[in-house]
Amino acid sequence: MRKMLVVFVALTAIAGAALFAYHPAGAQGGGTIEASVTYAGAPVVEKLKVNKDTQQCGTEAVIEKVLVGANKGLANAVVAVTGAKGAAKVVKAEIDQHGCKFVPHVVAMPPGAIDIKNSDGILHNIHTYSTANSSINKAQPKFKKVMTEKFDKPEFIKVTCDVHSWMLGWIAVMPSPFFGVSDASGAARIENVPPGKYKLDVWHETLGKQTKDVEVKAGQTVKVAIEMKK
Ligand SMILES: [Cu+2]
Repeated sequence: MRKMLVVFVALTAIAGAALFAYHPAGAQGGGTIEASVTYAGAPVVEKLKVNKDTQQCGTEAVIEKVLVGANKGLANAVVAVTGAKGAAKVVKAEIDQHGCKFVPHVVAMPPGAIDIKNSDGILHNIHTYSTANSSINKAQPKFKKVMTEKFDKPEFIKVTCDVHSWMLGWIAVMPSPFFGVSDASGAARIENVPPGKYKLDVWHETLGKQTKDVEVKAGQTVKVAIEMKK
């Protein structure tokens, strides 16, 4: 009986530790940042005719370099808290090659592994223009549904495909685990940020960088408006 009790206590301790490990550091008493990224200029969308793998790619490629939605909302901007300490997110990053596009166009991740998917089921060839991390130039045949790659150093990495010249994406490897990517309306939400005063860094592939001061308070949501300029 006593032996069973010891085993039970030990198991409970292990389960408790595992549960604890999955909570980001700021989960208790953290605050939320709601960033609103805007751009007053015109969208930049390039189009070109496609005559290869048209069954999967379609006949026209659309390269969305500056996506502006309703109320000047700017999509695909990476918003990150600099200096906040805490555990990394547990969701594994992934980017898909779908319709001969990288989906999402911009993916942000902590240093580590990313799954590169090929849901098109045709030959793609991922090519990264990284400098801090080693560059990848690798064929992904049609039968290879997922390739896992590692990016250990923070960097904004341009990604192309050597088979389909128009394919363009970005992998943002972030030094802090507190980041988000703006959606079609320009909104990015960062949760569970430990209270404190920080710099909020915003990056966009075409419009460059901006920084704003932000103060996060426990249990509160702070709204930050960022207007990107050319
Ligand atoms: Cu491709």
